[in-house]
Amino acid sequence: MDTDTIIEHLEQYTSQQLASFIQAGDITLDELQQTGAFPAKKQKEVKALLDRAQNAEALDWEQAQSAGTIEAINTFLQHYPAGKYRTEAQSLLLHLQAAQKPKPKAKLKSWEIGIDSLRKRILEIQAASYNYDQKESRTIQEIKTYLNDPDRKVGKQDFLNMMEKDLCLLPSGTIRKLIVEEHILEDDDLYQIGVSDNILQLIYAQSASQNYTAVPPPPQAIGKQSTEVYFWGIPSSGKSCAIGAILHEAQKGDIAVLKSDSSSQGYGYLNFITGIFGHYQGKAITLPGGTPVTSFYEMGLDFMENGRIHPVTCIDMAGELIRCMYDHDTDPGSMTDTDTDMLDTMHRLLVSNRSVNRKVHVFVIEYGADQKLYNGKPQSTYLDGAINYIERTGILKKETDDIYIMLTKVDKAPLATPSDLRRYINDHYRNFKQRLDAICKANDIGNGAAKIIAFSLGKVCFQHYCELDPSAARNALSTIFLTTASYKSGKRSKALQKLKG
Ligand SMILES: Nc1nc2c(ncn2[C@@H]2O[C@H](COP(=O)(O)OP(=O)(O)O)[C@@H](O)[C@H]2O)c(=O)[nH]1
Ligand SMILES: [Mg+2]
Repeated sequence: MDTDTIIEHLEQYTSQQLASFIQAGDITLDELQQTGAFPAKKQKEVKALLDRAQNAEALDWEQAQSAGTIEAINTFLQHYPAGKYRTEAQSLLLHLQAAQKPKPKAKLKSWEIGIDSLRKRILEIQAASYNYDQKESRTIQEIKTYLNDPDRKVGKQDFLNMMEKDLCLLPSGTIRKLIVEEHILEDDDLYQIGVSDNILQLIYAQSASQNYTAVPPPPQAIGKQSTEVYFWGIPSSGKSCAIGAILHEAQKGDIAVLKSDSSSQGYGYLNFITGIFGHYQGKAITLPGGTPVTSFYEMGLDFMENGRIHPVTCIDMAGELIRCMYDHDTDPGSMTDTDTDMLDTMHRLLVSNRSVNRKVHVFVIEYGADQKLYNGKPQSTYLDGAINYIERTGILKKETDDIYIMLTKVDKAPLATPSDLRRYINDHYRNFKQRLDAICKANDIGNGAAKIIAFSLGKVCFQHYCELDPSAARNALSTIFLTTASYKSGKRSKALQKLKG
């Protein structure tokens, strides 16, 4: 209705009609009053009606607001198209409509999608400088994020396949939490990926690793007339486990009989690392925790086999020594007193107090750790640094019978035939291998090349638990220790001359 028509026919409209024209915004009370033809009685009635309507509108507005739905606000606006609360209602409506619109999700980058990406994230967390608990909670959070977000395209089966490919990716504590607290894994999932009941029992029992912490004074010189077998390798490459498992096989007595020298500096250490494997009763064992990374352990041994005796001194070189050799050449200013002491011990054994004994060097390389960083650098960087140092000092040139590259943890290798492992060394440690070969060739060591030997404890699950398979340890015992110089038992003094270089 337009304003003029209303004014023209003013006297024909009831008070109710006039109030509704005002409410619809067709005319205002002022305009009606200015006509001079708006009787006082009708004015009073219209005002009263408008007051009542205004109260009702306020009440409806309050109700629409507290409902807070698009529907309620729309109904309100239909009722009061020119009402007092129109602008407020319209802006609330826009707000509600915007909130309801599905927000475009932040698009995931390609590297945040898929199981490989989750694996990469887990490895990044493990390599970061968080403490154990932080690593565990961040890892679990990451797994949950990937499994719960459909855009990341990681299903439970993908997750299980990933673990099956590398049973040591997640530590046992994390696995336990994923079962007991997060209910992401069940026993059946673990059976499905080849984890045995024996391992599950250790997980539930929260069986913890024992650490060896004794740090005896560093060896000054090798006094025993023997073949010296040196184990080199960065921390956690598997030296202690390998030496322990190999010497434990010798203690069993069926390949050889082992007599260890109780007066040697590393006798306590020898008993600790072999003792771990002595607990194996056909079920699973808990592997040792870390061994000191700055200590050298020297173990005097006699292997007896076929009426012959192989006197050996086995030296577990400090894991940090390899890093020291690298730092010494690249960043000498960063060397600490402990670093200098480690280099000094190595110098005493192989330079200043060097014996004339025959020598064997075993360089331990962890299979599958080519991406793993130690102090921010990969294993290959340290090994290349160590070989520079070794070449310069010439410590492998004399009296060396054999040089081995022992590739540990090969249970992680999908295929572990000798040619696969040779290819693996060639792909990831070519420089190191070629330079060891050159030393062998130039000094008539072994067959003119470093020999590759594969090693595994058996089936290692979740970093801490293991079902032993002694075959690799037995092979290493025969290959490394029982090929050393020997004498017929009873003819010691004459034969020992042959041990000298
Ligand atoms: N998968 C697998 N893991 C191993 C094996 N040997 C050792 N490990 C793991 O490597 C860790 C470090 O081994 P360790 O012998 O202490 O290393 P070291 O610092 O070189 O003496 C152990 O705690 C195990 O979790 C193996 O044969 N297979
Ligand atoms: Mg060790």
